[in-house]
Amino acid sequence: MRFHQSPQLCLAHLPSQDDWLSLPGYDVSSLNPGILHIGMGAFHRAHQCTFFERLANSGETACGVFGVSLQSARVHEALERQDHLYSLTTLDGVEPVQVMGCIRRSVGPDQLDQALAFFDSAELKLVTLTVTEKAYGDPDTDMARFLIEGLRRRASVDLSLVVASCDNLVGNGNRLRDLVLESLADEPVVRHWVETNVRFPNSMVDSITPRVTDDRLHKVGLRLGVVDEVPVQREPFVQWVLESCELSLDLASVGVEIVPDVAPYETLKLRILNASHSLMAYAGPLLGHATVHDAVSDHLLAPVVERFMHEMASQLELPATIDVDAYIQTTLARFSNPGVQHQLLQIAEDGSSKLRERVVPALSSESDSPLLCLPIVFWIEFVRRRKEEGHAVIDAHAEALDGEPGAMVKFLGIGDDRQVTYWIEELQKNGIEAFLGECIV
Ligand code: CS2
Repeated sequence: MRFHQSPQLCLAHLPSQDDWLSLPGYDVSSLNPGILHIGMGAFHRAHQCTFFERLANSGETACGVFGVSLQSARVHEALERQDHLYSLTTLDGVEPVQVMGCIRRSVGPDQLDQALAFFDSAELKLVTLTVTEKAYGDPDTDMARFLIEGLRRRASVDLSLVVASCDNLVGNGNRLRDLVLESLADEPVVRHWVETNVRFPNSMVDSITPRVTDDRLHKVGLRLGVVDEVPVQREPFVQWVLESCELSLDLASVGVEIVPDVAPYETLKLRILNASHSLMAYAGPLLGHATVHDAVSDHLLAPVVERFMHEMASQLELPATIDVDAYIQTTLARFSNPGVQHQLLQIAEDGSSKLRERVVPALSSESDSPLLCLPIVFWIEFVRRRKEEGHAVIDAHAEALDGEPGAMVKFLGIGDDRQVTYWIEELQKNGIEAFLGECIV
């Protein structure tokens, strides 16, 4: 097959630009790394790199990315084979596939010394991270050890730094700073230096980024005429809201929204978009659906999702400038995009960490609405069914999740399990169709 015989994407095998394909509009080999990114997954390469690529295209020469993979060398090695080029497909069929050049260097878990040496350099302006929710609770993770060692080195050369978490947590920057400062408790000099010289801005990041399938790999290969081992894809919508901080890279000029307080944006997104994603991720498979598009088209589930969003919104205290109804309509339209084949099982992963961020905080506010606890109710039933059917439950705490409602609710840190337990019983007694159509009204 032609696809397999094609050469691999790299500087020597750049496809030609046409209406359907865009190439870096700058000299890739003259772009210097000024950003160190930890966590080279698809979200980083589809989201933050969109903005870094725009910067490079606008003439900035210090916005190259030095990528660090802490867990696996797979992406790093593939990128090395491709001179760090890869392609981004926007799932609307209108925008050209974009060959991205902003990643200029990368290392895998065995070469972290090279990345740590970058902390000594004045060229390093910004550290960004996408390491997922589960990395933030524990100072003894690869991420925490790496970052703290980097900051020790930075302190020794006394160069200030911005470290921006791009993970899906409320107060992501504050939490990262707390984790770092806690880990430096026995090193008062470095700790004080970090407190004074390192900014950890909070941020809200948003773009739906479905995992690449074999079908996409094949289509991208045909479009490029060369093999890209590590393409990424995302919906057209992309948003990055960052707390203001002193940064020599002009991110605002390429669409990053710089605001004094990110909290309202973070809360809105987590409680409406992400929480309803989780609701569908666990309810959808119980109805036989595989994708978000299918789940949000279901005549029983769709109205419940919309009511859930409004109920969540009613719990939030938001500035008058945010139009929540418009936000809900836009989010529903994004979910309904038929070009975005976002697998529910992808969203269902790591439920125990995700639900703690997106749903549990809404339950601690005074509310009797059964709607708010639905993602947890469906999660428990989903886990029970997956185990019963002999499937693996993908979750860092999978062994602690046994499908027993009381224990799982406690695991999420919810004190009172009565409401969840009641609705689980109703769900199991009536079946999901009757539960959605008659019980939750
Ligand atoms: C999703 C998110 O997988 C999930 O948990 O809810 O990845 C979601 O697609 C992004 O946060 C959208 O910005």
